Amino acid sequence: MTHKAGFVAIIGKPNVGKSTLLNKMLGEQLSVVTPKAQTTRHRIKGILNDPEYQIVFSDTPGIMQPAYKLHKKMMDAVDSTLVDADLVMLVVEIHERALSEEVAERLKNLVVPFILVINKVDLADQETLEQKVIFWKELLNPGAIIPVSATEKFNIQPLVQTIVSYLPASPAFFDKEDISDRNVRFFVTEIIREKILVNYQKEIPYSCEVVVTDYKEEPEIHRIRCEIYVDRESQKAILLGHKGEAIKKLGTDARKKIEKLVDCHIYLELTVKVRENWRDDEKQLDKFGYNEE
Ligand SMILES: Nc1nc2c(ncn2[C@@H]2O[C@H](COP(=O)(O)OP(=O)(O)OP(=O)(O)O)[C@@H](O)[C@H]2O)c(=O)[nH]1
Ligand SMILES: [Mg+2]
Repeated sequence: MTHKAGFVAIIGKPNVGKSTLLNKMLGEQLSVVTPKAQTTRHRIKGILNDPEYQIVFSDTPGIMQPAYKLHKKMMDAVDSTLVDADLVMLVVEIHERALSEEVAERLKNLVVPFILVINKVDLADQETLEQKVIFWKELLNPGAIIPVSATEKFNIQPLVQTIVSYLPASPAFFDKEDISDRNVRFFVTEIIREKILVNYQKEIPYSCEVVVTDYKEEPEIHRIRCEIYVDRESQKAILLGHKGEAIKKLGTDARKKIEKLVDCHIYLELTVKVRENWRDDEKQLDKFGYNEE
């Protein structure tokens, strides 16, 4: 059989389960998943390798109307992903009733085929699902409509097979051992952000950015220094918590997950710094790596 390979953009509004789906297709916890919207901030490539094909998925930030320059950069990441794609996988939730203007606009400008994935079908009955399939077919007429439940792992393999059917004949783009284009430092910052999203409420997670400033590998232990940037002084106090208890818990939660990732003991040092309005500060966003994708 001819080898197939190609790039697949995973897009959709925030919180529909794009990252969960990617992880289930890969069989790895690659991209961060939380119940909160705007969990994913960067384009993350996840590579699915098979002797007969290589699918290079790009998980992307949920599409929305930007409120900060940060969001604008996130939407740039979506758009640059669409430029490279051989196939677009638009993810909607079972109860979604319409496309947002921002999503519709991007679909309109597509020059490659797209398929529609209806996720979270575990939250509905068969009749609702059948109605949804008809609704989306009439509205968008995608190349295929695949109902799935990422969390229940329902219909994931047929989804992968459908994607493969769209890929061009091509040799692999990446080493067949690779599963991502991102390095350990990136995943360390993502794990800390995940724990911030889970441990803190309201605006706090959205006001934080995490940077690895030092990573030393010793034979028995990896020593990692990170800085967490917040928007305002008051948020720093919340992040630290009473007698530093909140940040201590954050550090412990993150350390445990990083230890699983690198399979080694970790010493994790977290420092909180204030960079006022970093989400609207071009230079700061540049330093945080938002212009590299
Ligand atoms: N019931 C149900 N929940 C799901 C399913 N797939 C994902 N979720 C949940 O939906 C929430 C959002 O999942 P994510 O994968 O982070 O969503 P996302 O689209 O990547 O979100 P952003 O990165 O914020 O755009 C999490 O709480 C998931 O557990 C599913 O098939 N069924
Ligand atoms: Mg995501």
